[in-house]
Amino acid sequence: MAMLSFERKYRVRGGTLVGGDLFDFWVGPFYVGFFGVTAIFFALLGSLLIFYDISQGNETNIFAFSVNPPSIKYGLGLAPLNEGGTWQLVTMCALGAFASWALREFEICRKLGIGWHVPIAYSFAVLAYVSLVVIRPLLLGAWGHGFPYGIMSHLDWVSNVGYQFLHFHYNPAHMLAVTFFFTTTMFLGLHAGVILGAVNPGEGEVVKYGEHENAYFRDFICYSIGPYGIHRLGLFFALNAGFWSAVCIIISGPFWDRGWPYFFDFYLATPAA
Ligand code: BCL
Ligand code: BCL
Ligand code: BPH
Repeated sequence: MAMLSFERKYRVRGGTLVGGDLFDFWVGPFYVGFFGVTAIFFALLGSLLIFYDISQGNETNIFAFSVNPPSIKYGLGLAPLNEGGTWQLVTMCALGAFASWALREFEICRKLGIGWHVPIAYSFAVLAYVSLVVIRPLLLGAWGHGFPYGIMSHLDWVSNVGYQFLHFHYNPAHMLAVTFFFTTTMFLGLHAGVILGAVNPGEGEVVKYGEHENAYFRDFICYSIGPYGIHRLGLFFALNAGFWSAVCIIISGPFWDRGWPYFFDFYLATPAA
């Protein structure tokens, strides 16, 4: 509760992107705003559509349940509700909810006068989703290329699409994305570890800060990137993980329709040593 009185001076009017004072208030700790209202609207409507779809079939196992995209034959048109139309509506709601969520993050940044790093980072996750259900289906000419909304069925989709390209690991953008994911996790392991080690050193020890953190990495690997550097590097790698994921799936089909191992034919064509 002490936080509430501290927060009060940051709870100022303005900074909204649309609507002026409309919805410019808090409910408990949550900032509402125009995009809070639209986020709730799309999230509720999308979830209700999923439950509507569940109610239409006999599948009751939550793992096996799936809202499936339309058949390829509907191309880029709208499909009947029970033949993929619900998936199309859920996708529109999801896009509305994710966009609202990002815009609400922007408004909060503007209110606080802080940088837009979080919403920009989230935009990369949204980009990855958009690449899967909008950009790639558009380029391939059918909404049926989107992924199904089910806990197991979406894994089947990943595996199927992967094997359509014989060996998805040979996709160079997938290699970059995987590398960025692994490296981001390594950075968080090192960074979170050294911070906890310094500020939570155990009973009887004095709490230590930046100097010790930097000294640790200089002793250990000759170099400390420093307190700003580690966050810049971490954000850069996380954004790249999302970005190259989007690239790796957009190029699979629209720009490369053979197995990914064939991409490395140029390697076989180089003169032998
Ligand atoms: Mg997936 C796994 C959600 C896109 C490949 N995926 C998961 C599960 C969870 C999920 C069910 C754990 C994810 C996690 O912890 O992430 N995937 C999910 C969502 C999307 C999505 C919501 C989306 O784009 C909207 N997945 C994709 C695309 C593939 C993909 C198509 C490339 C990214 N996904 C895989 C693979 C695996 C998963 C491979 C797994 O092995 C794993 C699994 O166990 O599947 C069974 C990190 C995020 C957090 C920790 C934040 C919390 C997120 C929570 C857990 C999400 C819950 C979603 C809920 C069940 C559905 C919401 C709908 C409601 C009506 C609101
Ligand atoms: Mg692969 C994709 C790693 C093996 C086929 N693969 C990916 C990438 C990632 C990866 C680089 C998925 C991350 C991503 O896009 O996140 N793959 C990976 C690894 C291996 C691997 C590490 C491994 O072997 C060690 N892949 C294989 C094998 C193939 C294969 C060889 C299968 C046989 N891989 C594919 C295919 C795809 C990937 C096909 C992809 O399509 C996917 C990719 O790049 O997709 C872009 C991005 C994150 C998202 C999409 C989530 C977006 C979340 C949204 C914005 C918010 C959701 C909110 C939620 C609904 C809210 C819930 C409610 C709240 C909790 C209250
Ligand atoms: O609020 C947040 O975090 C607390 C934002 C968020 C973020 C952020 C946020 O600021 C950032 C910086 C990232 N994610 C970053 C990233 C990485 C890329 C840079 C990337 C690896 C990633 N996020 C991935 C993922 C994944 C994966 C890998 O699958 C998931 C599941 C998430 N991120 C999830 C989330 C949420 C916890 C949160 C967030 N990342 C965004 C919350 C949000 O948008 O809320 C509004 C929407 C709803 C409450 C529900 C909408 C319901 C829909 C209308 C219906 C459901 C449709 C859906 C398509 C069904 C899918 C079914 C699945 C079984 C397949």
